[in-house]
Amino acid sequence: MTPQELQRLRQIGSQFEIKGELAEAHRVKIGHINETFAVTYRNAGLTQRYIHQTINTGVFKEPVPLMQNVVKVTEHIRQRLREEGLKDLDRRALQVIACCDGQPFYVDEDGRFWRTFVFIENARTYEAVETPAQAFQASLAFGHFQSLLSDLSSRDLAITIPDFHHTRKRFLRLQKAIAEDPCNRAGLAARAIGFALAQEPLVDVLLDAHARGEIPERVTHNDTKFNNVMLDLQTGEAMCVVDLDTVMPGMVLYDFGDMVRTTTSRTAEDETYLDRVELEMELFEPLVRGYIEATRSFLTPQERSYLVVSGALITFTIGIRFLTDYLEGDHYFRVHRQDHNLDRCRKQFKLVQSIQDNSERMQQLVDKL
Ligand code: GN1
Ligand code: MG
Repeated sequence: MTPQELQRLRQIGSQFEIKGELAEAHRVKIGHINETFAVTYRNAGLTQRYIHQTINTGVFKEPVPLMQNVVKVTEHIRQRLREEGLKDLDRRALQVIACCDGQPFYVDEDGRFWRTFVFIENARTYEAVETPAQAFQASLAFGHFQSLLSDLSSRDLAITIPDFHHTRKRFLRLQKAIAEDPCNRAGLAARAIGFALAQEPLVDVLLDAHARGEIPERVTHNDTKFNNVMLDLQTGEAMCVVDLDTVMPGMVLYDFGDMVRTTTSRTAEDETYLDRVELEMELFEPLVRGYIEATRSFLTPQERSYLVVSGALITFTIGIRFLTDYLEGDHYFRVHRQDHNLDRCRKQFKLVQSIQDNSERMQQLVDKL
């Protein structure tokens, strides 16, 4: 970080209810949307770490209700964990630090929104899953998260991104991008486009089930990537779920599907060596076991019957979002190299294929649990 950036962060930090002086800061390189900094404050010989983060208002158009959601959700979780008698609450639930005017955010002179969380010590996230035990911990954590919020009315939460997982609308936008091809990239993406269009029968599976009344709306996380769960450095136990910007009404299958996408193959989201990208039953088994264990109190048999297809569907949905962004010129997901969004898309589609090839075995496993 440059001295200017540090100075700027110091000015931002001084707006929040934090005691002491900012001593150290570094940029945290996760996430495609928001900018995140880990910062250390020193106060009378003691240190305390925080996260300062900007909210990308191009993506999240209404940051005020978004932060109201985050406060509601974090306070609710803390209260429920306290009732469950859990210790170590500061590491098990995110905590929002208020701005000096009492709001849960600060707006700087450029109109940028900032928020601050207490840093969770002795825990870390991983970009890609490494072991079956981690897969189990991740689904336990996200399932528990849903369970803790199951008594919160979905009407109490603002919708931070409308139609976020509406696969049909995402598909329509892809078709438009293919037809218009504004950056002249459709040729390079021809195989991916062919795959995407051939998957159309998958597009409405969850939307139709919801319309038929088979799947209820609940409070869901909606971004259950493996790198959004913090695991204890010593024990590997899941401590806390992070990235609460998209917590809003949704189907639990969206969450399970995104876990399958990010936690059943030991490869990065942008892996280019596609032969390595396979759904591993050795990871899917603990993933589904953890999820079913954590959601036993509310998951219905009908929801359960869509677990396997949700993996293919959400992986496909994120894949077409990467592809659309590639065709439209990389305006949404931050990219770090040429054709990055196309690489990300190809990886997702390879996994969709592998999930479909393994669907029967996956279903047999779910039926046994
Ligand atoms: C974005 O910023 P990040 O990495 O938490 C995106 C998710 C995608 C994900 C793909 C608000 O999440 O929907 O699944 O990238 N978040 C938003 O890695 O669009
Ligand atoms: Mg996110």
